[in-house]
Amino acid sequence: MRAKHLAILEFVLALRKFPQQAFEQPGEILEFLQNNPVMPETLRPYLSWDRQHYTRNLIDKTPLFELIALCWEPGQVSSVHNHRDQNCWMITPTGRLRVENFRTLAQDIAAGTCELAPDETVEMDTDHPCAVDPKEPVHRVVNPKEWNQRAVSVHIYSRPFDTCVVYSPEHGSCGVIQLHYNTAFGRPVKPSSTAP
Ligand code: CSS
Ligand code: FE2
Repeated sequence: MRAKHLAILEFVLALRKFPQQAFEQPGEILEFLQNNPVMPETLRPYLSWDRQHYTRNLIDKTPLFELIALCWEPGQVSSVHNHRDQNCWMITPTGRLRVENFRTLAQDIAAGTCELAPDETVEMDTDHPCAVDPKEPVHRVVNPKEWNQRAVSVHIYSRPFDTCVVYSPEHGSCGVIQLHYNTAFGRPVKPSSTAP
């Protein structure tokens, strides 16, 4: 099927039309994403860049989902983290990104301990959206320095969450952190972000 490119506001309107059940498993939204790439130039009002860390820029939020544009300079990576048992879909309108998945062999969040094993790695680009596997939701996103290009990804989280668990696979430790936006609806948010 020929993909129909949507301006981000058309994309938002289309997402808002999905019923609650569509957000409860990966398949239906993933098919929508495969058939409806976002025109990257329409994201410009939402983008911000930080040389220290990738940025999180809120585009839309409802009780059911939040839509966030993430801006990745070459070499920027997220921590290893989860999504608080919420579903997640990601598209990459600009550049490409590597998703490194981990298997959770053990975790005790209250005790701050975990045991993770590296699992499969997936690449995302304009033609390859991705849904996080709800059964193995621990991952890290990487924009490898050697690819030498910026990337912009757009994430759908259902439902919205504002904390997540970050893991150190090397030390077998984990802990809950707060998530922040760098911008919301195109305007700066202070204080500046600490993202995973
Ligand atoms: N979950 C991370 C991005 S990597 S999938 C975040 O929301 O900041
Ligand atoms: Fe994530």
